[in-house]
Amino acid sequence: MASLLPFIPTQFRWVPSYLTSAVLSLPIFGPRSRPVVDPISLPSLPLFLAAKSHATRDPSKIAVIDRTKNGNFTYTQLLADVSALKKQIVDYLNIESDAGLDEQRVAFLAPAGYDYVVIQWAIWAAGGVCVPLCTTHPSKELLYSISDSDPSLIILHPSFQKLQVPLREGVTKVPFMTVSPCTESHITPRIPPFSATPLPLSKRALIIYTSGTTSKPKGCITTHENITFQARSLVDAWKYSPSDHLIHILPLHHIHGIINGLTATLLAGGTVEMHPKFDPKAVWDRWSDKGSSTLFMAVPTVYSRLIDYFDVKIRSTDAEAAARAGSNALRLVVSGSAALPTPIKQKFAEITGQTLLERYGMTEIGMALSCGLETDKRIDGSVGWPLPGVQVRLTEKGSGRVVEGVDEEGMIEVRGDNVFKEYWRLPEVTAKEFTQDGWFKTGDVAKRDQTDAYFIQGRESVDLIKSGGYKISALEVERKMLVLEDISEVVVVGVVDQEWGQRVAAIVKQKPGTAPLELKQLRTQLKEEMAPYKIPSVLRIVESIERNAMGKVNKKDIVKKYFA
Ligand code: MLC
Ligand code: AMP
Repeated sequence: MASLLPFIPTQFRWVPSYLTSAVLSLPIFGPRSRPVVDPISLPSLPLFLAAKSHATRDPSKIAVIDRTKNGNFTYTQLLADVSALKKQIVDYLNIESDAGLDEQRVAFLAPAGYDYVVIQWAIWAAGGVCVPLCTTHPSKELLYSISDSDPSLIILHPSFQKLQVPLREGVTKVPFMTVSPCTESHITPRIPPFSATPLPLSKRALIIYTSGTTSKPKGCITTHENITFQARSLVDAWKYSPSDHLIHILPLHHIHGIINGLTATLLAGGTVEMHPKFDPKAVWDRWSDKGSSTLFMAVPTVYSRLIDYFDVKIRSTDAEAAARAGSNALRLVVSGSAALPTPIKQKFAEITGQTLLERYGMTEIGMALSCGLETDKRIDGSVGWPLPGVQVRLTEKGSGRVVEGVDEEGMIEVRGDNVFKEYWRLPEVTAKEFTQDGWFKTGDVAKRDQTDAYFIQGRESVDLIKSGGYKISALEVERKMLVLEDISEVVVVGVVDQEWGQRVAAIVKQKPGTAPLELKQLRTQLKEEMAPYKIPSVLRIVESIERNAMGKVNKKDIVKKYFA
């Protein structure tokens, strides 16, 4: 073992929590024997091989810039740090099998930054399935993802140490590991060895929790093959390259941030500059430094905020010319995850000269449709054409007939290696979402023009709300609101909103004799139950909620009645 130690950079120590924290009760393991699994070598995953080739070609090439740490991390250091943490994980869990974790789940909570990337890659290197947790979820929601994914290990970054106690109360049988933040290396570490035995790409790699028409989020599983395919397809279409520099501001528990942002850029050998969260000032500051970044990807709400910031703080000031010129020089600016309102697209173009590239995707399928790189071929209101290797069709609701006509609406169905493997431990739900001939039913409605460009028309289900790019299940919010004492009945709907796309609105009938609920008080009460972005920001208190003879509410009528 001693001869392997040089591969573990000295500035980088992942410390098991039993060495750092008194709050922890120790996980009980059997007697420690020397693991069979090679603890430091990396599996030949396409992403790791690509990183090795970037590191070999240019040992000083920066993979990640961490804005919180103010640190630059090379591909070489990334691979070395991943190898070091993989060793820690394997040792910690006393893994003896050749297959490493062999698809055991590892849930982790880390801020957006370099440590997140190291943890994610180390779990993959150890053969595990990553379950990235949402940094804004209250402990109740974290515990749902943790218990549902049934992990063998929970990795907590020190920034989330305060969650250790509440999480431990809910998860008694799973060991916790605390990691120490990485620091920038001032020596060039060595690239760790790669294992001769390949890790099959068919192995499960990632679980993303996604809201659906069931009231509880489902774990969407993608394999290494899916992830690699999704990222390669984008690299192909959008021509990511080593000269790309992405300003990354998106959350890292969803595919927009994980695949389109992080994975595709690193696969191509570019640099990902990771910001802890979206801050319009920070983005404008960086863009104003012309040529220092090339890529930006975000949801429409982010562009709306950037426009507002420009209008209030930059327009007609000395900073205006640099902001306009710097943003204009970006190679590619992409919008997705929700419909892009034309006024946002137009105002952004007026300021930056950039025509936002629109694309369409979903947690289960990665990206499926995209406009092209040539600006003049981007069609206003359209999300473009199928990405390389992705098959897309429209079908008639009910009959399943394939829709071919121009301007004819149909349900979007997708097939290809981009499509996820399954919903975690929900075989029946998974089967229901596929057609007999293997197409995934997205639940989105679209039509095509004469050039076969797709135009998204909305979702079939009124129970799915998109707010600021997050998908929210109205049923989940209703279920959680009913826990509150004052509420007798509640209906949750999405209401169109300029900034958020949709806002979550609740129509509430209170229990007799209770004091009228205020929105502020309701939001405070719900903060313990659900992520802040799911909490209603519109509240209507009503005497009664109309239901049909079956006791069902017609949500379209409710929206018309209260929000027309
Ligand atoms: C934050 N809030 C939201 C919200 N985000 N409310 C509704 N919808 C949202 N999306 C809440 C905050 O908790 C806060 O509540 C209040 O609104 C104002 O917060 P803020 O600080 O102004 O918001 P901010 O934290 O800046 O977040 C805005 C945002 C964020 C747009 C940056 O929502 C975001 O990162 N969205 C991206 C989501 C994403 O990546 N989706 C991709 C899914 S994958 P309070 O009570 O504290 O005032 C997918 C597939 C595909 O869709 O095609 O890509
Ligand atoms: P999620 O399930 O969180 O991955 O969100 C996926 C959903 O976001 C899709 O099913 C669409 O409803 C929506 N979506 C993604 N991209 C776009 C887009 N460009 N325009 C409209 N809706 C989109």
